[in-house]
Amino acid sequence: MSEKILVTRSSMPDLDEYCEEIKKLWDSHWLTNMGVEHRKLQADLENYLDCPNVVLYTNGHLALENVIAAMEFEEGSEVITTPFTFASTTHAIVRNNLTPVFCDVNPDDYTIDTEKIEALISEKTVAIVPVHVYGIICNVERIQEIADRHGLKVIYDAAHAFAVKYNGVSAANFGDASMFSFHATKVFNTIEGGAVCLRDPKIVEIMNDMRNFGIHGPESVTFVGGNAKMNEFQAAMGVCNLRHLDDEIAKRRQIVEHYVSRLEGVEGIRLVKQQKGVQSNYAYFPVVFDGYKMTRDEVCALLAKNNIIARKYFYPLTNSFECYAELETAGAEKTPVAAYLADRVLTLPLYADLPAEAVDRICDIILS
Ligand code: T4K
Repeated sequence: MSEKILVTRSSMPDLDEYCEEIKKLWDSHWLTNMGVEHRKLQADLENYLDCPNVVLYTNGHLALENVIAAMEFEEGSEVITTPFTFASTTHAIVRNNLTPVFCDVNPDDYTIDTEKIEALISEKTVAIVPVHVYGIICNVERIQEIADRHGLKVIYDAAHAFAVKYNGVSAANFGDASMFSFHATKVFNTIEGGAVCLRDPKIVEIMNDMRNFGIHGPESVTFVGGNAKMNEFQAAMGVCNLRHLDDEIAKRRQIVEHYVSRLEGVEGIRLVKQQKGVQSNYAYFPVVFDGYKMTRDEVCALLAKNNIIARKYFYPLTNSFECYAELETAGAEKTPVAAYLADRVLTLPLYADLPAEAVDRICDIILS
């Protein structure tokens, strides 16, 4: 049988390049706590993302959890969000003792349906947490307009949207804050890692302390913080990977174009359209099987039989997780469009070095 193809594969620099980058850590014995690699990566990212306030974290989830905490919302407040996402988005809200209120998504681009947000706003609503799912940019103008009208904060889960730009503006710069994930499976990785990009310098200071036990100075602890610092080996990986990112994205683009050339226009197969004004990062390749000769589950099983591991990102919806059974706002039936998509979507393998022949093999199996 042909070699196994997984849904993605981590981008890595040459071993020599990474060794050169971490050599200084051996010389200095300084391994973590905002060392030289941490400072370099932060500066590189502020430049790359065109954002003056980047706070690095050991992973994207804690970055999201902490930025929500840093906003200091009253316990029990409501946060409007989408269930068509990874567990992390909803968990970050609930772990802050806030109530997620699930808004349905658009059938075309799978991001939060801005026409349905206002009906969900109550006197308890404090924020909107939309997701640029698969790197698809939400309707950021409309979201901001709603937030401004109702005095709400907007915190983007931009885990998938690193390097994406909309009308020339980096995804780092929408709303009050944006969280990026630098997990091994992402377009840009620091092994594990993440960052928050912020507008308000006061929140930057809070987050800097929060990720380091709330320590503000040698003799001052101002928050009951945790430990969520990015270490020097993670930062060094990021420094190296960032040098090659634009090439990696260009390669991903070719692969996506190849997939599109094979699958576009096939009856019962829906692809996401290129968004107007968006410079994409080609993070995922979601395909919706809607009225196709095979169901999504049948396609997934057939690919697996052929050693190709596609994934059902994002099934099940977070509002149908067992851990939220007690939550009054839970229930996939309350977000029917998201539920429909979650039952039909499959993300196909995509990474910079995926050979064109592999794309053909995958498409041949799907179309067989
Ligand atoms: N918000 C959203 C919308 C997110 O999608 C995520 C994470 C977060 C927040 C939280 O960010 P982080 O705290 O993770 O920074 C993966 C990732 O673990 C997770 O980061 C990601 N989203 C989610 C969508 O996917 P799994 O359980 O699917 O990963 P796993 O281990 O099955 O890996 C998938 C494939 O990736 C493997 O088949 C092969 C490849 N892989 C995996 C690893 C771990 C590699 O090539 N190298 C590796 O080291 O969750």
